[in-house]
Amino acid sequence: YQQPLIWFPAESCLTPSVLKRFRIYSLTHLKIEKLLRTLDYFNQSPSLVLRQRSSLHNLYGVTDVAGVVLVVSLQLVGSLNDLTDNRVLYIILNSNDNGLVHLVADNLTCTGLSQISLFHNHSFRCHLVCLGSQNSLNSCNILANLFDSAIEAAGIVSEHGQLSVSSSGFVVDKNQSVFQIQGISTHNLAWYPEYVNVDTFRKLRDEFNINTIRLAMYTAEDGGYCVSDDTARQQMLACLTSGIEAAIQLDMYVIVDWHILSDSNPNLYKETALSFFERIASTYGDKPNILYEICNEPNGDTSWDEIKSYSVDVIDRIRMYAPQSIVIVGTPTWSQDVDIASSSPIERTNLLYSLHFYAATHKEDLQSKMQTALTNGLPVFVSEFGITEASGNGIVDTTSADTWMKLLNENGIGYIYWNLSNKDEACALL
Ligand code: IDC
Repeated sequence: YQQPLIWFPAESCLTPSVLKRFRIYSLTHLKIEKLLRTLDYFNQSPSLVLRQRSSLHNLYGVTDVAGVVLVVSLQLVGSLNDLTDNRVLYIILNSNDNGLVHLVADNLTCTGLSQISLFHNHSFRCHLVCLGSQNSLNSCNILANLFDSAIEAAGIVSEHGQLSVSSSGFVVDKNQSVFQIQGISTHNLAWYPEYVNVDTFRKLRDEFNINTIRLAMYTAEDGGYCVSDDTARQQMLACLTSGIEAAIQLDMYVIVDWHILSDSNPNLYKETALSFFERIASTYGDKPNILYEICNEPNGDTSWDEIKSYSVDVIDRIRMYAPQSIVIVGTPTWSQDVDIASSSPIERTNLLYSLHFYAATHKEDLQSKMQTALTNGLPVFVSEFGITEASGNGIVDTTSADTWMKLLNENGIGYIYWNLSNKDEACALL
């Protein structure tokens, strides 16, 4: 826990509105089993027993445990709007003057944990707040670390497993529950490799509550994979690999994005794409973490038929090694013409079709293309969006972005924000 924990008097009334006034320490998406597992730890641990006085002091040699209170607030987050509900459940552990930790209160029943399991099939977002005096920092940290390790050990991909695309066009997890991909994209790996590391991704996962990282492998721009010398190409590959490894370590999903842009037509570097994806899929084919995005934004006069013929070859190559993986396919006109794609989908399963929007530029016209595609049953995925103009610069349009977000959430459509960099442009996150 790098960040200061939050402190407020233990006697505060713990209503959701009180909790909202504080910066809540957000751990990650947490399914209830994981919480139960963590709490089990308390129960099983010989000297730290819920509801019975026990001694943190003996267990950890901590002498200062006065006033430790741990609050767990859970936010029930359904996959679709109609499932969304907020509730705060809390469990307060306090300590007395002797350093004994005991349960002071909860708003669960005495056998409260079974009550939580009523929501068994939903995801929870778990927050940890520590109350008490500053003196209790050590013991709060210990409790926080317990949660942290439980979560690192059983994170997002362990919970949701291999994703696939259902016949009704939703991304679903291994239990066939709708899973909404929510993530952030790197900038060009060749230009901003400094943000591709475990610490950054962990912060994004825990503080932005994202479940997916997209790694943007530019192909043709200055420094792009297909126009660079071998040394630069190896560097990009090393960066990409470290990004994949970081995501696997953090139990997150990761999209390997073949970021075509100025090269307009994916067929231009198709051979390179084939060997690139063969390399990645043959290395990581057994990992449920990886999704393959095979052409970021076809544009210019590239037709849907040309994209389709490219896609079939690349998909088949990937699936030789990663038969169950989701593949994301770009659509004509900078991944906007999902309506065209929906009239003639690719004859392969487990595909998502990209729709990219920049909220200040793209509004009703593009939304209606999306609606057409959805009506035709096309699995739509927003593998990139911005809340600025399409240039990546200009104004930020939050009103339009809100409209888009509402539409995406209502339809269970996943999305990835562009971009993770500190470039001097409006769409840069930092
Ligand atoms: C932009 C970057 C910008 C870079 C430019 C060209 O934000 O720094 O100079 O690419 O490489 C897209 C593309 C995405 C664009 C983004 C914003 O997929 O690469 O990034 N955008 O213009 N499609 C629509 C917008």
